[in-house]
Amino acid sequence: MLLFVRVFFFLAVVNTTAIYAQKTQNYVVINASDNGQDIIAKAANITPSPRQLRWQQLELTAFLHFGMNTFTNQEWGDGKEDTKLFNPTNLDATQWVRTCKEAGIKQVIVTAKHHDGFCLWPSKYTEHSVKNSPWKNGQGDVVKEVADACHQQGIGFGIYLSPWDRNNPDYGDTEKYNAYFMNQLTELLSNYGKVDEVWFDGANGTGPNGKKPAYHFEAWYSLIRSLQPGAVIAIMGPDVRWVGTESGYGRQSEWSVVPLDEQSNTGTEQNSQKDISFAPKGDMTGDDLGSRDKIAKAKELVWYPAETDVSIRPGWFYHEAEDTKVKSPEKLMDIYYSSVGRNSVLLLNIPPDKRGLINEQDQKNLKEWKNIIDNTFKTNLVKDTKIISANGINPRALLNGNVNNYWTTKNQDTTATIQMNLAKPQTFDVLLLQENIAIGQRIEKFNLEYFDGKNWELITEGTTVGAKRLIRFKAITAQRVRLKIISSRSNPALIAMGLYKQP
Ligand code: FUL
Repeated sequence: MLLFVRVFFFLAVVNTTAIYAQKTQNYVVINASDNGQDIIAKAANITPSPRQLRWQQLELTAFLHFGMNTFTNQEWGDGKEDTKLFNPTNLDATQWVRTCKEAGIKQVIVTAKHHDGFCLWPSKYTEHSVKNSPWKNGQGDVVKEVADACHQQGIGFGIYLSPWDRNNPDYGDTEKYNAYFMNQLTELLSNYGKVDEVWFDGANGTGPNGKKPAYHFEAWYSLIRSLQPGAVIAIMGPDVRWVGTESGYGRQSEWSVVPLDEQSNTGTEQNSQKDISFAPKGDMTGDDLGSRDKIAKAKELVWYPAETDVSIRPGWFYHEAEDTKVKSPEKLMDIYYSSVGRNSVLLLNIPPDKRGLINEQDQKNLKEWKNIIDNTFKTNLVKDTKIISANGINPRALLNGNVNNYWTTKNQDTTATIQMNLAKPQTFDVLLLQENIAIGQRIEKFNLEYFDGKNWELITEGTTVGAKRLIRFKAITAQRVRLKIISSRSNPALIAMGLYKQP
């Protein structure tokens, strides 16, 4: 039954995605007269909206799952919990944001309301909130504390507002519940300064009266666009797509341009609580969403990039029993390569504990993870290298760290070889590539080779690049290395290239 509703919701999202995307270059219609070449050209020139581009460049974002479940030791509360149970002894949102910021995280999303309906802000529209808790004698506002900390510390701020509400008595009544939801959205989008992301979950069940309402997605989206035009709307929304698993591992081939009409959320709900690999093709959890084969049959194409969400702990909420199960720095690093390094934004959940603090164990692992990232990427071993690319324009752009200029090819060339002659042999085991997605995602196939004195030997190969591609391989020592772009949908355009050695 849940699955049916999820599919229904998704169809609503798909329709409205087209409407909301149309005004920018992030959406295109395929005409019946378009041939294969025309479709590829259209796909290659779809670009992210400014809000999507800003979001993609964040790379690392965090979820803060905190609420009634933190105190009842649950993952999904039923909405009948006594508000008196919510009582953090030492809540410090500046510590949450500082911990995230120190780990390199650029935006955080707080669970303003989870499925149990308990609100972390004193909403005027319900009694089921912090205002009836002992915390700060009912005078506190967690959303405000997080928003203020983000704005003060200069990182993005986002809200998670669960459409599914197991407490609200009107949940089964479409008109009444949508009015309630719009009121809550209005409070959150009006009273807390700039909001950068609004995250709508797919999980959906019945409310206290055993019924479900229809969600008025279009009305929600226009409210968000009018009150917070810079905010991306994620998951059950038009700007950011769920990668399709909660494992932290994205696809090897991740296209940000996908057919709009191919999207059906079959499988999304079934898979949303599991550590799974991708389900069969034909839904947004498939392993190929945007290849030539996929887009050849499309009626509409849209820029709809992937977000990879995963928790640092087994659960989304804090549970003391999981203090020994916090993901290790090495596991987090593996997730980094498989999310940020696969053209996706990582949304890493770091749940504050009952005191209202990010736990010491999580802090420690985050710090060590950040050290590994910094040590890996501190020296680009090809930084001062002579670059030869016969049909290339602006090769220095590959190494100058400036995202506003880029290397590309002359004429209509869709293939290229970029050769790097290093001053002396270097040992490396990571390749970094970044496309200039501001003008589209184009590269379909590439490889990396080194000269062993006699022949050019393959080091590694890949398909998509997108915003960032990272590939690890067995360490190689070489002085001459070349990147070959074997196939691209239009002129390939790169803003960065690097070779690194893992510590
Ligand atoms: C899921 C929810 O049901 C989980 O509790 C969590 O919030 C996760 C991010 O999304 O669908």
